[in-house]
Amino acid sequence: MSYENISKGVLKGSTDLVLEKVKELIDSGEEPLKIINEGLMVGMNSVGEKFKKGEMFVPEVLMSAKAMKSGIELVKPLINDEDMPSIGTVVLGTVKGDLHDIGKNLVGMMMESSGFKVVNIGVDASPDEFVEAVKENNANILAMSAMLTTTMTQMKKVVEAIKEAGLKDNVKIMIGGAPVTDKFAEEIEADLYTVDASSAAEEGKNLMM
Ligand code: B1M
Repeated sequence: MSYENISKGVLKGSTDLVLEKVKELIDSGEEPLKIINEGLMVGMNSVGEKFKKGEMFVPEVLMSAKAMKSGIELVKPLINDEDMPSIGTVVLGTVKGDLHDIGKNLVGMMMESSGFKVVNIGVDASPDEFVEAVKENNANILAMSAMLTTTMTQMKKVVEAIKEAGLKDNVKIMIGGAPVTDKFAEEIEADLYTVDASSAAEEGKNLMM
């Protein structure tokens, strides 16, 4: 079955295989959304599970995400924007003073693959930049990453800025990164801490319910 081949292509991180199989299905008149939901997404879900179990590593996940993205790019022009599956909008960034972005980008790719629209505001993002991006994009989730013990304190400042802007009831706040813990999330009144990118995508979905 070609849907299976697409998900296999994503799992293997093979952009060529994904492009070939997606093209075949488009040419045979398959529904574009079905190609995303039953082929590309299924593959990326398996990637998330394997990454969580330690059966796949960061470089392989990045290859899979690239393969998935190339498939989406092919299908996207065939779908009305309103029909593109989106379960919510996430504003994602690494906090001020922190330039680490590998883990943050992985979180973004996993969340995108799970059906979120992700607005990635990059690294060294100030509390004001987070607030502006949340407002501008009417975001459902603000997701922030910190990799340094010296920058994780910035997360509290972002939460405070969100409160000051009167947005705390409108947006859920997710945090993560190596020095961050559940206890810290509780202390700064973030809604969710997750340990890795696949749980961020998985548990992020629960925040939308
Ligand atoms: Co930096 N660095 N670094 N570094 N660096 C660490 C983090 C460090 C632990 C290394 C060490 O000393 N052992 C240490 C921090 C110590 C501490 O504060 N406790 C450190 C330091 C000290 C520094 C500098 C200060 C070094 C210096 O200049 N003296 C400096 C700071 C620069 C700055 O940010 N202002 C610095 C610089 C750099 C590089 C630029 C060279 C480079 C970053 C390149 C880049 O990101 N584009 C770098 C790197 C690569 C690392 C290590 C080696 C690897 C980080 C990484 O990408 N891991 C790191 C040591 C280590 O972790 N082994 C280290 C892979 C990535 C997939 O994992 O980012 O943990 P990670 O993301 C995970 C989870 O944490 C989680 O999901 C991801 C995957 O599932 N996650 C989230 C992350 N964000 C999340 C958000 C979520 C949920 C989950 O929800 C929103």
